Amino acid sequence: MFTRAIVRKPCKAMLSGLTTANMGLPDYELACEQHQDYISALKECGLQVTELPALEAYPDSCFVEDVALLTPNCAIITNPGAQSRRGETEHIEDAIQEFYPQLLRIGSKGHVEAGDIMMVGKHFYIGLSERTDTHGASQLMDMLALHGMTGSMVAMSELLHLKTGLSYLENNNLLTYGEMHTHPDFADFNRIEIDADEDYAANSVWINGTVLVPKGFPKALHKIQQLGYKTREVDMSEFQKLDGGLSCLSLRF
Ligand code: CIR
Repeated sequence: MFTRAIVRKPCKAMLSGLTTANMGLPDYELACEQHQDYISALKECGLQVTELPALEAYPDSCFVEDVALLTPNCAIITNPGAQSRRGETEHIEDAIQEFYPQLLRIGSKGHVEAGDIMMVGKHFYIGLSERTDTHGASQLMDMLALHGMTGSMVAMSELLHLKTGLSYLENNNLLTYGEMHTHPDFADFNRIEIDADEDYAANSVWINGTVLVPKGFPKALHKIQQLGYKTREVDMSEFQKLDGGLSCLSLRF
């Protein structure tokens, strides 16, 4: 169960955020409306939400998931692989320290973005991407081990972040996209394949029994509902233009 979430309001500079989507520029006002609805969805799932102010110096700063890993036993501040995002970490620390008195930090020799990390109980899958490297992943695994948890590195080649193509919905159910349909590391899960024309919906989020699903992906929505989950759609069109998915917009703990 999760009880809290931390989010950060999008900034106007989001128009110059990192992207490979080729879907045009986001509309800032619409992004703010969608962000408000996202917060409502978190609250509907029973979470208390800490809302941080916009950070104009960092165009991608609304994607707070990448800058920290919050586990039941410890909090780890990451070191993003994207140069333009590195400074975001110091701005999240105070908000996290309110709930975790001791913060651990990935050192400068390695890089990790927590969009590459998927929690399954006490185990953490760490995708090796253009943003997360082996030096960062091994530091992270050492920290997890010190706190009674485990980690493993996942080779991947196509996705921005691990959770771009994978979402764990608890009860052994795993949404997969692309290379993750057949990835050997996930052979023991009940894999639910998301079709290529709905790839964006592979980033859906389980929160306390409800699954948040991006709006506009009917086949994915139906598959998730057939598993017995309650669902809540959230329109994410403006964040999709920046390669950002549902999980990226919050830290849940
Ligand atoms: C970036 O490229 O860093 C942002 N435009 C999107 C980050 C998405 N975060 C995530 O998948 N966890």
